Amino acid sequence: MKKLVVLLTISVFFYLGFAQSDVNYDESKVPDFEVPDVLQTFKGKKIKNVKKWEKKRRPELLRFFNQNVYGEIPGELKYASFDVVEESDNAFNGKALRKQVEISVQKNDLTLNFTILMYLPKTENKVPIFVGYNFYGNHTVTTDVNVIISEAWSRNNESFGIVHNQLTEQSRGVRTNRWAIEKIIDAGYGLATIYYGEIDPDKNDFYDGVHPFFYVDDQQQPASNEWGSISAWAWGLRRAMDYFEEDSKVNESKVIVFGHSRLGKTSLWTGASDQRFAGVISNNSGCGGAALSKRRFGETVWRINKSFPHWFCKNFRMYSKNEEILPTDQHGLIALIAPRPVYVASAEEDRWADPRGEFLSAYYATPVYQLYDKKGISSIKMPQVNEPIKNTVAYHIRTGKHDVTDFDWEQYINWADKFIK
Ligand code: GTR
Repeated sequence: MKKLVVLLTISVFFYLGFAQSDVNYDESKVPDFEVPDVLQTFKGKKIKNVKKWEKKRRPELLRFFNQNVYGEIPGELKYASFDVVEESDNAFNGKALRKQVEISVQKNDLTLNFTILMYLPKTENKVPIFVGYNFYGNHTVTTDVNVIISEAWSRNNESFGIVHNQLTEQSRGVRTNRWAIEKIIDAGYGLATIYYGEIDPDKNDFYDGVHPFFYVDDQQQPASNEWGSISAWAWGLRRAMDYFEEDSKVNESKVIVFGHSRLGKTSLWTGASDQRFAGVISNNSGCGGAALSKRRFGETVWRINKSFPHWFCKNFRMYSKNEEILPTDQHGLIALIAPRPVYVASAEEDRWADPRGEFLSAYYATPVYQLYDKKGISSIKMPQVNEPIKNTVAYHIRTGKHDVTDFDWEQYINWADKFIK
């Protein structure tokens, strides 16, 4: 027994020591590095106008992120059918319409279904919408008893009553704090949300979700340049977009993709790779999202590839502890969204996501926005906490933790009013 206690103490000590020495939270220890010029091609040619950006530089950057970071989506596949499974004009005390639409995708003998939950303001006009994934099912974003509970695999979460990887009634409404639905409706926007696990369960295997749809012959997992889970989730949002294009109540030219954390990485990649999205919001997206990888502050490329080997494509692993050879950084991802509005948001206590690195990406992507005469982040000095900069490229750092708050949503709505609505 004594031996066991000693052994355990030693291992805990080693684990903590390892974990702490591994993570850098000290600005003075950020390595010296150069941020590759977003307006210079990989071959060193300077890009001076929109035409050259769109013809030369944008495609090569997109290809880089496709082949080396998130992984290429092996094929596009439009949904086979959609079915409005539930609808009401009496949501939120009569303020909104509720619609639950099941999208079905089919290929050979495979079928994948996912459900979009929508709340839309009541008006004759087509409405702009925010669309974003949720972490624990559509029924967690509201206390509305009519929201259907997904049967898809979920990570367990004891405090939400999620055991045996199944979502239940117990978790209804547990994430209302992250979704300011009434504020969104009152401002004239709709909200669409999807449980991300219906597209690809967030675990390190490639047997379930959408990946097998595109396997060739006896392929068991994506090739090194092919999609990880983030790309799969991006694929799901594209299919949702296909649906919005058919929905007479949605203004498909005003769809803003939103995401928090891993789903903020997803919203950035979705907006960067599909220009149908009119705007993009990345909330606390961190490493592999808005944060510059070369800073190695908080979560690093090595760490994220180790903890979540399924999120990125395998090629991304060549940059683990090797960020200096990255020919671009995450500012290149944000630049791919130009000239469409993009909002990057950080939280002061969320050092794991590297707020400064998130800010700097927005700053270093700005030259591309300037080519289009759009205003981005013009000073390298970070703004004060809770003092957003709202241009076509927007940024804020708010007080508090890794989360989505009413403050965040108030800023997004106000910014969308100016730049998208
Ligand atoms: C963390 C991960 C982050 C972020 C976060 C989340 O464990 O290290 O990159 O994605 O999860 O998605 O909540």
